[in-house]
Amino acid sequence: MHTEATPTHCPYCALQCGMSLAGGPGEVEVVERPEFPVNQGALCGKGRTAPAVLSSRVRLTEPLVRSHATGRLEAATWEEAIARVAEGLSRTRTEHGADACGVFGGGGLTNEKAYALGKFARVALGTSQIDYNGRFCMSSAAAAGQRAFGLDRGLPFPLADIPRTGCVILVGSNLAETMPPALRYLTELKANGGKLIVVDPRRTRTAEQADLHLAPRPGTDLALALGLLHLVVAEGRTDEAFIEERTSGWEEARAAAMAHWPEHVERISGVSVPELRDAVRMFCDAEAAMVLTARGPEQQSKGTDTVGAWINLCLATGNAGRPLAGYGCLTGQGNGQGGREHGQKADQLPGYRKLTDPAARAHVAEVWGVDPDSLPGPGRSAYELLDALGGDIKALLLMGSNPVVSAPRAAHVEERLRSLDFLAVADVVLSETARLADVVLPVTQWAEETGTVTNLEGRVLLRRRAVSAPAGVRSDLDVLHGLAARLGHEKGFPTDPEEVFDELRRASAGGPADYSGISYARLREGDGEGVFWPCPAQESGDAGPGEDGAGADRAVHAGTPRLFLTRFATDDGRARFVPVVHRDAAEEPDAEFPVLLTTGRVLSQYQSGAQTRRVDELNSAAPGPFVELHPRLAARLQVGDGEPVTVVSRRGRAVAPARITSAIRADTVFMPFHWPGEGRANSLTNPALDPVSRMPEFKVCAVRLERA
Ligand SMILES: Nc1nc2c(c(=O)[nH]1)N[C@H]1C(S)=C(S)[C@@H](COP(=O)(O)OP(=O)(O)OC[C@H]3O[C@@H](n4cnc5c(=O)[nH]c(N)nc54)[C@H](O)[C@@H]3O)O[C@H]1N2
Ligand SMILES: Nc1nc2c(c(=O)[nH]1)N[C@H]1C(S)=C(S)[C@@H](COP(=O)(O)OP(=O)(O)OC[C@H]3O[C@@H](n4cnc5c(=O)[nH]c(N)nc54)[C@H](O)[C@@H]3O)O[C@H]1N2
Ligand code: SF4
Ligand SMILES: [Mo]
Repeated sequence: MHTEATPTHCPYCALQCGMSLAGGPGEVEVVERPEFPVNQGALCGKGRTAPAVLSSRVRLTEPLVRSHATGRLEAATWEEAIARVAEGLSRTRTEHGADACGVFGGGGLTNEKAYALGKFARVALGTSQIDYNGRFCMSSAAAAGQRAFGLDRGLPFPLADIPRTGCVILVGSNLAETMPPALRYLTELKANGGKLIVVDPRRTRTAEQADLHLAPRPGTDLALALGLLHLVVAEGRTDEAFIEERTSGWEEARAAAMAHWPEHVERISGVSVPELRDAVRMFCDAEAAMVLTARGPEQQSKGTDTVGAWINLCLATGNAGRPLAGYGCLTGQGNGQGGREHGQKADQLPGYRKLTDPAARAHVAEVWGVDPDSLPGPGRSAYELLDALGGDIKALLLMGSNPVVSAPRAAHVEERLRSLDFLAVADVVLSETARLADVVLPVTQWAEETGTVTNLEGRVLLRRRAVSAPAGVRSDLDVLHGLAARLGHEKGFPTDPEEVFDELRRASAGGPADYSGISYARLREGDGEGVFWPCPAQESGDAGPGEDGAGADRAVHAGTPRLFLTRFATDDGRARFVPVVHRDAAEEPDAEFPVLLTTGRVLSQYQSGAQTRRVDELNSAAPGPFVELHPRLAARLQVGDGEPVTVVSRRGRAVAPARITSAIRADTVFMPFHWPGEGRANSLTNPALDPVSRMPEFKVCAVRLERA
């Protein structure tokens, strides 16, 4: 029946569910794609309603330029808009130097866009000042993975392995709301007799599925993981053979863990010693086990050490580098994984190469046709970059993020954005951040353009163009091409995504995230199930990246669904234990701010809400912000369910209706961060950064509640 439906992928989260789209502009219809293995046809409400955001009723369809006369954003031609952005950037560069131009990207951008944006910053602008919102997302897990395994890929195994392991500890992930179709993997795990442990200060829909729910105080996962490791050692449940053969650094890590007595951990985290013992028993009784983390333990000013502690638990019990066992991070954004591999991160070059590595610089400079010495060094991390706006960064090009809603200490960030000499924003809608811009560039999105994305499993997918874009919009690649040309780079910024991808393959060749053996032709094959990186071009028969299709009958690299089975990606092939010890959150409650605030998501809104707040069905399901609090806390404040509460922190205040529930700890309140204005959760959050990953502490700060 739906013979004309085009197979593609959802615009939103890292699961990158497969779907097909049929019909034309204004009447795009979502058709199930049951043959795509990750979601097997299932979609959440956001994915199902995503076509609503393709409609030109909610879209930007013409460039906007701020009028010098009226101070308002007014419609302009593309030529005027591009000229104005190029002029804003080049004037800044002439007056203040290349590093006065900043670039801010997003983990929702395709690999091609992320790659082109990184190249644009380093080659066309010559600035070191580029970073992206992925820094707010899973950067702590990435840093910990690098440190322990020598490589960071969200999951080192396909989701399909989860139901076949014996026990999963899910730490700070509310999968049932943030990746609903993936809940199936946990349900199947339990049906197969496996155990599920969920660690979350709230009894979420996900925690309700658990055999054991541990509800620590926010910010104490590090102590909790160390307490579990202490018990593993005390109860003689370490895997000595694995530790001996496959790891290094155990003695120091062991000593650090032994300092965390279970009774002490109980006092810090609020998780009782019997619960700790139950968790250790479930985890160690299993033949194979996994630990999966998401933003709960990662978005902390000690997120890297926290993830490190969970990795240590896996290593000490032999649950890594073998089938059906290991540590994995559930990445977040549609291209959260690929977006961090190809160069929009402050310290990175394509292929997950390091900007400080001379060999990496030489390789990428050759692909780009520039002198390696011309490439700038590492720049600032996302929050530090935003904090420097109006200081040494005078102009900013922003693509694929809405920091006015999503950045920590958002009122300050908003004020920094307003203090810029020049701000350009490329977006599909007039986001809260775009409203502040001098120039707004209306761009195409997911189903209107082709590009690749890399899902949380490291699976590289082709997201195909399925519908035509409204008249008046251009792609991000077009924008970068036009700007580069005006900045003197006529060549090197193609607008055809496949051409960009072929260059990305060459730039990534030989790097940790090697895509050189992946081509559009290959991604179109079969059911479009994708290819897992690393996937080098086969060295034999020199089937180089330039020879698509030519080597069809030649051996091609199959891709790498499972990492580390024979060795880890460190120099000596061993996984590294890192000795970590617990420390407090950057801001602990005190007499003035006695309550802990944590933040996160709800099922029917996505991120800053720029897209999902424009969909009626989603707004009816999740109309606005709220403060989730325990009945005891509500009674003390004398607020009833639905009555407004003011939440005050050292950064600001927010007002939202109370949602009273015993599913949250009595010392903690929770706010979702999807809304701007008076109920903006990020008016309150603390931008304290993890020293390694530079991740802000979205998950813990101290607040005071008042009746509004
Ligand atoms: N519906 C929806 N789905 C999404 C998104 C969305 O915005 N909306 N965004 C996507 C993106 S980019 C991401 S990163 C993922 C995020 O996916 P998740 O990580 O699942 O989402 P969060 O709600 O941020 O946090 C998960 C849980 O962490 C808990 N938590 C809070 N503080 C702590 C703590 O100190 N320790 C522990 N262990 N847990 C804590 C919260 O109570 C929450 O239930 O979701 C993706 N999917
Ligand atoms: N308090 C609190 N704050 C948080 C978090 C939290 O848990 N708590 N989580 C953090 C996390 S994990 C994340 S990932 C961030 C996300 O926060 P943001 O970076 O603000 O994420 P989005 O709302 O997805 O913003 C993406 C923007 O890009 C636009 N867009 C979509 N597709 C395209 C495209 O193809 N091209 C261009 N140019 N634009 C496009 C969208 O319309 C939208 O305006 O928020 C962080 N902020
Ligand atoms: S789970 Fe994620 S990828 Fe799947 S439909 Fe929902 S938002 Fe889209
Ligand atoms: Mo994220």
